[in-house]
Amino acid sequence: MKITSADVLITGPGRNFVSLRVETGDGVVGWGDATLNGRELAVASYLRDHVCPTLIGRGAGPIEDTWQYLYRGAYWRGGPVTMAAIAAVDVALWDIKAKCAGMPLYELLGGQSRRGLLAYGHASGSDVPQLFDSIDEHLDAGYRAIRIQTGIPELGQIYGVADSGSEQRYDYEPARAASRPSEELWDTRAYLRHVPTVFEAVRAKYGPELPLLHDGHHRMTPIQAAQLGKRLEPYDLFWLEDCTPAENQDALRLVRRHTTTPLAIGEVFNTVWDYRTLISEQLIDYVRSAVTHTGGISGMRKLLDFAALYQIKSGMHGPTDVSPIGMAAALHLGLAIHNFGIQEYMRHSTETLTVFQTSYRFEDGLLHPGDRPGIGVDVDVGAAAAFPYRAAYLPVSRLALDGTIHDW
Ligand code: EZ4
Ligand code: CO
Repeated sequence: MKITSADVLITGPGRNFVSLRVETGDGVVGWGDATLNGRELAVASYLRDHVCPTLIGRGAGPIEDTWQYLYRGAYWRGGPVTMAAIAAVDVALWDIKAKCAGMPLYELLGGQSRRGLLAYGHASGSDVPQLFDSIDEHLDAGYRAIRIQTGIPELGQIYGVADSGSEQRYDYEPARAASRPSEELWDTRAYLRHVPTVFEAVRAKYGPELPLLHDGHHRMTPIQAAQLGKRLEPYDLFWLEDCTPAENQDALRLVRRHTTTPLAIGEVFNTVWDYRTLISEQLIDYVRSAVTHTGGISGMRKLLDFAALYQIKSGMHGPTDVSPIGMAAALHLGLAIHNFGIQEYMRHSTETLTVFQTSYRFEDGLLHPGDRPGIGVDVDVGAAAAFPYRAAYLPVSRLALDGTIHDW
């Protein structure tokens, strides 16, 4: 069964997505997600100009072989653009294989290891009362685990906190339509003073059971991260995420030496190689990579199997910039593996779900990929055409209160 077409779809139903459509000679269609927030067109070009032409005439069956061909064949290994492009091909081929088998993808990955996937949602507020409202909304929606982020009294709007008072906000989507990234105020000392008081208030109101998570968005130095982890120990976090910039893996040794707060890292990583030190030295507890940014199901499975040797679990990335195709792929993999930890989940907007029609479901706090053959996402290409791409960028939090540049 040979690949006869491979086409890139760029659409912006509420936010930008890049998808790959692969079709075989007998008319089986597979979809993959290639969305890289703020760098969408770079991946689209990588696919269109360099990858799609090489797929035509290749067999759709040998997925691992195609993965290796694209990974090695580029000569330039790894990196977010390359690995997002490879992920799109990989997921589209798994979609095709599962459709041909007449099975949901998780069956081909070994079958289900659990009834559903524990999901966490994103509660945020500019202050603690608003955060409580957001936590209540999430509990009412059935979430059994919640990430909490708040504003900081000294600062205005900050990264990771939804715009307050806007009913229209795309549930925690930090990228904003603009020709360049905006620059926001940041002050790590104010943050470090404030966060423990938020956790104290949340534990006092909601009790000890509710799993709570927090994302530091790479903003601390190693010693600051160690301080925060230590100060948060009384509040029993499920995880503290991205406490330091991930590229300095040695930093995590220092953090680990000082705190038992569980650590999650990796949303900016792309391959199992990026995790070599972190996993083999047991410096983290959860792997945050997205199927979309890590070479697809094939790349992510290599990584999670390696993590399993060290009792490190999955915490696959699932913000709204992972498209419904990428989310579906993560759910099939998460259902099948044995070292599943938790799945990040935010509902996509109604516009997004009009273009990407999904079979996955969220019930009673658990996600399930559904039982349609393949990954279970249909794309309405006609509907997609009504939503053109508009440049949008993530903000940079780097201005200090005194007007200088805060370097983190
Ligand atoms: O900021 O997906 O844990 N989740 C996150 C995300 C990222 C965005 C970047 O594209 O940190 O919200
Ligand atoms: Co994060």
